[in-house]
Amino acid sequence: MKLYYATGTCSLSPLIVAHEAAIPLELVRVDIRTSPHVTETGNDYSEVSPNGYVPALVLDQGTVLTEGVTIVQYLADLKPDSGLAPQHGTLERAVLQSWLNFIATELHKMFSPWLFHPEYGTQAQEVARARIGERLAHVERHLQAGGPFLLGKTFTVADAYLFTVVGWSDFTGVDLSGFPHLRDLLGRIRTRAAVLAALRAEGSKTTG
Ligand SMILES: N[C@@H](CCC(=O)N[C@@H](CS)C(=O)NCC(=O)O)C(=O)O
Repeated sequence: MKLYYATGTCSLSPLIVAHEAAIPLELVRVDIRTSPHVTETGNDYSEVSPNGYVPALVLDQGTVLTEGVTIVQYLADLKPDSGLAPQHGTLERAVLQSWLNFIATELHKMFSPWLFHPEYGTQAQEVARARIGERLAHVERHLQAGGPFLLGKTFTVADAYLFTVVGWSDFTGVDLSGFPHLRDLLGRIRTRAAVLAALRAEGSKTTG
């Protein structure tokens, strides 16, 4: 399987999951700053994934899976014993999906595009930061009541996605100082061997 990724973006989440589950992936870097986006081999990325965003997972039989929340669940289900996602059809799986959707729609899509494009203006950015702060306060209360991970005692694909998205806080000016349980969770995740391996694989710094 091939994972199309860009360093420092949401494609880190499936990369972490692949490392956690010990699933080997061929990595193909995409330059998402160019128009059109191009792969490291010089191909127009829209020929792989028509919407042009990462991540995309191309299966060996040719299917192209897009949408991070789908890809992480697909990978986790290839290795059910990894514990990265509860079994399909259970309440726990629905809870996992609820968190994945929350992260995708309430966090990821508030950070991106609003805080990644200064040209959208300071008003849009202030609104986005305030909304993210409200949503992170919800995560903080949840972790305080039932952490340390989003689903309780074990690390799941939702934690990988949360780590990826909230990891953008520093350089987008989102203040995490009021969220000690969330910061504790991010710190725990950052030291996991699979997470460090995924960060190295995508070409990110693993310290500092
Ligand atoms: N709905 C997609 C959105 C993915 C997305 O926003 N990817 C960003 C990086 S985090 C990207 O590739 N942006 C470049 C672009 O949209 O052209 C998903 O959840 O997987």
